[in-house]
Amino acid sequence: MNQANLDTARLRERRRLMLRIRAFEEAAIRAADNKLVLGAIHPSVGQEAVAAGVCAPLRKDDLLLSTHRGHGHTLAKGADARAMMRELFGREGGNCGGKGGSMHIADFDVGMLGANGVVGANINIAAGAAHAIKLRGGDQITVCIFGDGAVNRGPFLEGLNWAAAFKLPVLFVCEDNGYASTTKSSAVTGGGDLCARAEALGVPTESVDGNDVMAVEETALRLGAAIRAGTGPRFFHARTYRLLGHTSVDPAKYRPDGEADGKWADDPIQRAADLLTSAGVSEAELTADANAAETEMQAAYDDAAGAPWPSVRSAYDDVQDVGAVPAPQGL
Ligand SMILES: Cc1ncc(C[n+]2csc(CCOP(=O)(O)OP(=O)(O)O)c2C)c(N)n1
Ligand SMILES: [Mg+2]
Repeated sequence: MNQANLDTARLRERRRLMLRIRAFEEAAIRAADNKLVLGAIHPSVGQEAVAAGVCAPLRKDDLLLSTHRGHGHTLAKGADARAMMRELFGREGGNCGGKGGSMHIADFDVGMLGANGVVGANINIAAGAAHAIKLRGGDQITVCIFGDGAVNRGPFLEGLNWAAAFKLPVLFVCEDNGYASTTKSSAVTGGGDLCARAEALGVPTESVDGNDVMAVEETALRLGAAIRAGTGPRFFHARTYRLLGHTSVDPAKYRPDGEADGKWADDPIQRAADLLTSAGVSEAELTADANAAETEMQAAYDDAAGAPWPSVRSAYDDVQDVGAVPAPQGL
């Protein structure tokens, strides 16, 4: 990062967003420990710069597809933290009425078409959404974020091929955190070069330090502008690291000793703080931003813990065809 060109106000804003993502997930982990969350939580601690740099600059009507590790992307696209926490808790007022949970949050009001528990499945949905934009003559873009594990699944080939063949407005972002569950993904990735795979399908690529939030944002904006101008899809390889386990209960003992400790030194939030300090932002201001994020997310936790459960009858809402299902009695 060139100090002379540092946009301090924007970096501080992005750090605030990264702090909100981290505080949301720390609160979610506490909630899971307290048995308030049903199902698994996949924290993105250490990866917040990808969410903040890619999603925050998007237009509200741009579309986003995310993964099982999608809290950060969803928050950065503008979803309400309280509604998200209620969704994790399965409560009324959750983004999906409490039926989706952590891995299936969607919020169409902010263009968030859905997280997805099926690795790679969002890639073809993104190609379809981008095709719909093109057919309607819209100027939105679709952003599809997936992990380094997803590039080894069939939808990667299918979705990138379709998007390239039809010059669709979609930004494919591989959030490469080095691991697919308990496996170092480099050990199971033929050829090793993810960009080469995308280029073989006719999709231009860029690989960027995914812990440098301003570099991520600059790249996402530039690629997004080219896509919006009608030049077809791009593949953005954002290199980052999963600082915690695969889920909140995974101690990640399979990692080499010391590997994660070394990576904490590259924490994207600390990197942003160091830059802001060198640009003259005071310690008190940095601490105030961190405290505000924690206060907001603790309030979201408390709100969700006190929220009512959905009515049993609501299980039948938003279901496309319940013709074969007997009508519930006495609800
Ligand atoms: C089709 C499919 N296969 C396997 C799984 C089990 N699974 C859940 S997450 C995951 C690892 C995904 O790794 P990556 O794409 O790198 O995403 P990350 O978890 O690192 O964010 C696997 C194998 C799944 N959910 N879907
Ligand atoms: Mg991964």
